[in-house]
Amino acid sequence: MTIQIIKTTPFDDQKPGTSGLRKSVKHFKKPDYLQTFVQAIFNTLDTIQGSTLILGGDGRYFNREAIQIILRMAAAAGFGRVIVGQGGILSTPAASNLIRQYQALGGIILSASHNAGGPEGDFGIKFNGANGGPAPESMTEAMFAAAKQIHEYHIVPLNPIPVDKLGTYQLSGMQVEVVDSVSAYLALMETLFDFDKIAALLTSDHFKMRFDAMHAVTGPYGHRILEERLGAPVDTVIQGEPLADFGGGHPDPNQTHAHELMAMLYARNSDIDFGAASDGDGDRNMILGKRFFVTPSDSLAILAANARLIPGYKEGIAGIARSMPTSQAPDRVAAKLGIPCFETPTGWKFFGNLLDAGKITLCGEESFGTGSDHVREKDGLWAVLFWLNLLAEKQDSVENIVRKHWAEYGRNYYSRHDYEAIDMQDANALVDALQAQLSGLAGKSFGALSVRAADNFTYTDPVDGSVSKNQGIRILFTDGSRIIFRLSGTGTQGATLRVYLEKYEADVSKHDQDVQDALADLLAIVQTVARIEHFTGREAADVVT
Ligand code: G16
Repeated sequence: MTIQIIKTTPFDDQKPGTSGLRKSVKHFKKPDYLQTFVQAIFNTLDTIQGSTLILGGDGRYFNREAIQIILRMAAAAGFGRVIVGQGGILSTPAASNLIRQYQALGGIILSASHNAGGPEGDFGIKFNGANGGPAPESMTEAMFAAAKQIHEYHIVPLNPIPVDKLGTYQLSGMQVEVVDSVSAYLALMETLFDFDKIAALLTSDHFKMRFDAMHAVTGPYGHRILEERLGAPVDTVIQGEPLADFGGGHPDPNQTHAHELMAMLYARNSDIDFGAASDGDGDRNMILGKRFFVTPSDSLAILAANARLIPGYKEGIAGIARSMPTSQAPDRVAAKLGIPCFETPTGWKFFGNLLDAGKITLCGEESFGTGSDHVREKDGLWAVLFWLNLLAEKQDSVENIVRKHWAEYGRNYYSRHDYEAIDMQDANALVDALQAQLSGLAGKSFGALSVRAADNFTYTDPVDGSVSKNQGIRILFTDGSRIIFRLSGTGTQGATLRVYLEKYEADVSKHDQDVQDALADLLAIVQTVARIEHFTGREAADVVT
């Protein structure tokens, strides 16, 4: 086998963020940029020789070129076999499943998730380990350190693999298997959910749904699973063709970016009962009823409360975990079920140890991510199928299910305000100023609200004892309300400030308020404490979810 050794200069900006390395496509196309990061991944792995690697991406611009480069580098590194999704396509949860199924050393997933795509958009690459989950911080730190030392990378000569055609190919002694992107994932879903009951619901005259694939990776999954396998009408999946630039859209399943779906569900005469959307790489989900939005935090709480109705979870769940900024609605369910609820930093990687140790079965994040121990990533279509199974069991509307949940547990009013692409220095100055106030905030009152504690969240992993500091500034009030400030770890332009607001309301007669009205006093405190306009010049958030 000929291995070409290409001399290169190290990069010092290849620090993975919340979920892998994300940069603009232009940045990734710099000579040797992608190659250096791939070499950095390989240099941090010990047991490559003869092992299996899973490879796929969300189909965004540059996916195809990157797949061929990584295949050539995997052959040079000594992998015995690479399993590639057909056309280079694998949703993130499907890739996680294949890693586990093939007992692979890990997988490389090419995606910038919900970030826009196309030549002017973003690209990303992340490594998932043998458990199918995102590489832990210790490993991403090692990759970052390795990238700063790389002066050469190893690659075999160009020999394009026809990734559109299923089959097994040879690349300089390494086997490349091109597999159907959907089949194994569909088989896994069939083990968890009652497909007969869901099919009966989807084919009944009384129920209509729309699934918005946002021209991203879940198009083929939605068509195959919802329409072909479960028999939903052919117009169920909208924007189902994956496009390299997501049709110019922003593949982020929220009320702002999934506007086609929102318009369908919120039309005055809408006849659609259930709406759902997923993101670029298929791990996020948004759940809608008719003119009704389910917050991701409530969704996790409701799935947990009803898990025993679902075949895959009928024995009950061991525990729940939520990211710190996610609302405390799941905590109330865990308390009632008598199971633990863990609070982790933002980032799916923090759930991995808890899932592997069997401490939790369900987990989720406010950022439209929900999942379980069936894989080690959040899973958009899994959440949609879970909701469909629940609707089929309960024979009730989304809105009624949520309202009954609130009546039983109380309602956690919740909203996130994002200030995007602000100047990095301004953002840091704002955070520093907040940090400086923290010690003096406890005991202070703002109108009717009194601060119980204020800190910067530190997480100690209960499984391996690792400590993650500075995971978000929290202002905690005596009535359970919270304000949280974080800088996003997934943006590619400047900084994105996220402000999370939460207020608990037990009284069912007060469950009909407008969310922003219910949170208005907290937002006023945000302006006093964080002085966002002063630091950033921004009067209002860019995206409110
Ligand atoms: C990633 C992570 C999630 C995280 C989200 C937002 O999601 O996997 O765990 O909640 O980013 O992170 P941030 O607030 O730092 O932007 P995805 O869907 O982008 O991979």
